[in-house]
Amino acid sequence: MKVSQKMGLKAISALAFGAIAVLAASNPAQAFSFKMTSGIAGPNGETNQGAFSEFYGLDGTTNVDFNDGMPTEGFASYSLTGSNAGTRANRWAPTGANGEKNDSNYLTAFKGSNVVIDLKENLNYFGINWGAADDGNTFSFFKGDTLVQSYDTARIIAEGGFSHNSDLHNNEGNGYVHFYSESASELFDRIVISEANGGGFETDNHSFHSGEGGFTGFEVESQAVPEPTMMLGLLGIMGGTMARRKKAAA
Ligand SMILES: [Ca+2]
Ligand SMILES: [Ca+2]
Repeated sequence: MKVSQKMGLKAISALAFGAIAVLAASNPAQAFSFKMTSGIAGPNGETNQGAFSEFYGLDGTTNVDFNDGMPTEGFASYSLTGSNAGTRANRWAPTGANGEKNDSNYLTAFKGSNVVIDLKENLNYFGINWGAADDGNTFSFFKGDTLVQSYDTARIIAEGGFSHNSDLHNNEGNGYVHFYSESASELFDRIVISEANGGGFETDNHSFHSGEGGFTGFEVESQAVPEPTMMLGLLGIMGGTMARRKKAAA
């Protein structure tokens, strides 16, 4: 998401509107938030394994792709509360950054079978390729036994929505969701993925970033991008230019 000097008016305008949408979605009262993106291709350019985090290569990030199953030990230790969950490969796998079919193993959970992820360190970021979304999909973030934040599908839609709907999944929502703590007071070390209703909770390419303070990845990434206030100014300038052009053409 770097702004190149060759970037056209259309692209800058799209970027500016994107920034406004992000500003509108963030609630200053909360120290925990999320952003939805389309994600990126795999580390070697793979486009048939779902979408990956933009922070895949960031220092302090651990990534899990489920292609060799679900890790049950190590930095991120996965466990299941029932038998109706686990890794599989089929048409319901979360799609790639450009909506490509995902042929790889992914992780899924159905009602009554939660996926529990215990982390060895405190996290300030969790990224997940989420696909074929259903109403009952729920993300819960804990520090020890204390619930830090919980998001269900309705809240995600209300606060930003999906990257795209996939015709591979009966037009259900897909995207890459980045959950993050903005301060040390909302770090987490356990994540529970659950499905409350009849559908499945399909996920792939989890990314975990450890830290003892707020996640700063978005700030690092946006260093090459103009500040939001600058973008608003840019929009005003563009609007003025367009108005003048219209006038001249009339
Ligand atoms: Ca995978
Ligand atoms: Ca589903």
